Amino acid sequence: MTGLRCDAVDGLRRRWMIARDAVRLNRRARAEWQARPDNAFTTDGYAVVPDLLDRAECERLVALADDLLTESSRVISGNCYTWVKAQAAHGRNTQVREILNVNEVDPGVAALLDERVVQREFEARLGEPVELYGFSIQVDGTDTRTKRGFHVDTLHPPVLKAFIYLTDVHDEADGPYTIIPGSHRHYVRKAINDFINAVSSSGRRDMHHVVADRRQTPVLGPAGTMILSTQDAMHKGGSEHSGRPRYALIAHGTTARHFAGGPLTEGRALVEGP
Ligand SMILES: O=C(O)CCC(=O)C(=O)O
Repeated sequence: MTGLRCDAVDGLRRRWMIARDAVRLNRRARAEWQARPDNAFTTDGYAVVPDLLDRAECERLVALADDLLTESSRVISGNCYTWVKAQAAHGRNTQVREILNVNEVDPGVAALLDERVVQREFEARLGEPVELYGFSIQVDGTDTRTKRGFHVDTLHPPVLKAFIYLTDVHDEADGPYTIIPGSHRHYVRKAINDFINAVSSSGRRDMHHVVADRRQTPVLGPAGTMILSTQDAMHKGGSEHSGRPRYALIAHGTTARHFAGGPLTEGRALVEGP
């Protein structure tokens, strides 16, 4: 076979494998969602729990984040590190900085994990055990230029996140978590996006085509509000974030049957070293 024909065959084979994977993962996700109880969380892919933290605790965690965050990624102690997204090559979410595994350095957050406060909220809705990898505190500076658009974190196994606002998020200018309700069940649309992403060599989990974005819902709430979310629903951080920085405590987990153990490692490669 000539080089050109080999490349074409390889390209076709790659696309076929991606399409096959997307179908397989979507099938597994669908089987799991169909077996779960019917409630607002399993229907919409998110649910709001008001007043999870009181204002004094939110202010304490904002001060902790201000104290720990620097302009470049670094290890704080053990598995706790900061991730400054401006340092990543992809150029997205450049105003986002995050402290991963913050439960390892803060007894208040460690207690939230040990007492299974967030896990129980997910379990009550999913009807099965849930485990958390850990907590992060994320600080989103104002940004209307580099925010990542709609995406999913995975097709399957599920990623569950709980976003607990530490500052008030009253309108779009505060950069609310934004979701397309019910889109965790848009299996065909997700598979189409996966395939287009593969063909155009862009990020595999971006969801920019045939999305039901007229239904997008910015989730608002005062400091202390928790948003439970399944990350196989199409979601993004608010793209009209022009007001004040948004601070959030984020719980990262999955269902116990898919749990591989912590700690969180996302962005760790950027860390400069202890
Ligand atoms: O920060 C947000 O509101 C969105 C976060 C997000 O897109 C994600 O965790 O995948």
